[in-house]
Amino acid sequence: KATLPLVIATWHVKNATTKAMEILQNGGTALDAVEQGCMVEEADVKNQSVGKGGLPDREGNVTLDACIMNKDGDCGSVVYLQNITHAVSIARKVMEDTPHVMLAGKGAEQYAYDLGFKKENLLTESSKKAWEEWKKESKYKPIINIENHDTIGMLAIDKNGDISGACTTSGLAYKMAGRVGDSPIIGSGLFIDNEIGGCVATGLGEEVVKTVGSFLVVELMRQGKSPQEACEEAIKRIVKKPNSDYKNFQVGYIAVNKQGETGSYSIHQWFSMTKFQAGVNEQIQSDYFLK
Ligand code: SD4
Repeated sequence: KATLPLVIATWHVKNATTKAMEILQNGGTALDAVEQGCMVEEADVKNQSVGKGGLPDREGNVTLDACIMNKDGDCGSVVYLQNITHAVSIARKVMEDTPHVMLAGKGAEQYAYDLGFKKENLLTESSKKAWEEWKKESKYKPIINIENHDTIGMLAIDKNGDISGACTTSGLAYKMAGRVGDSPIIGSGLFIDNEIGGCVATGLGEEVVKTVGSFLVVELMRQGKSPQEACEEAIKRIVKKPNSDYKNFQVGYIAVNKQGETGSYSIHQWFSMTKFQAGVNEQIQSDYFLK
């Protein structure tokens, strides 16, 4: 039997898993843990793919996507949210306090102000400089592992064995204005089924959406695959597609099942998962397809 509680997250985010574990150890729910864990990265201006300090779209606007899902199968998400650091918290409010699942753009932003969140400039000097550099050539090409230290996706199991997950990102750097990725799309960027397990994705969101990746991983676990096998099968679905350009983009999945087993797999090398369980907070290099 696995030692609970446990938390896993995409990439190298030990501060985020530390925060989540602190909440779980104090008897908090998996839902509180994933929200507050993700908030650590959202507030970190050094992380250029999440929240404040995120790299902007090609017009220079930082736009955020986030979602959250709980043990009861409820979920909430925000897409194309601007000027608010803690997108994951707005997603949670959408889930808990509105009759809806998704809020977009201006509506989501106004909802955040109504809740008392304050308007913030998310474009830091260093992200602005990076964008100005990029504009000189304006060549759009997804960069493999640009996230190395994260768009954050997090999954937690609390001491009662209940599972929740969350995901938050500024999306692909220099994306087209208006672009929305997989991260706020339930079933693509994130899926939780408290009877089976959970999965969260990172990388080129378009490819995750096309294969409904996180839902696929959870359904594969339902059919008896381990989290590791399920992540591998979902990556193979992307790679196997006719005309798949997988050599030029990255996708990674992490998953956990109800028994507390975990797995992670990606297309390219250097994807990793941070796992905090039984007092050990460690970064685990993920196995990968392209060897
Ligand atoms: C997206 N999947 O917007 C996100 C980006 C990401 O690590 O995961 N970066 O497509």
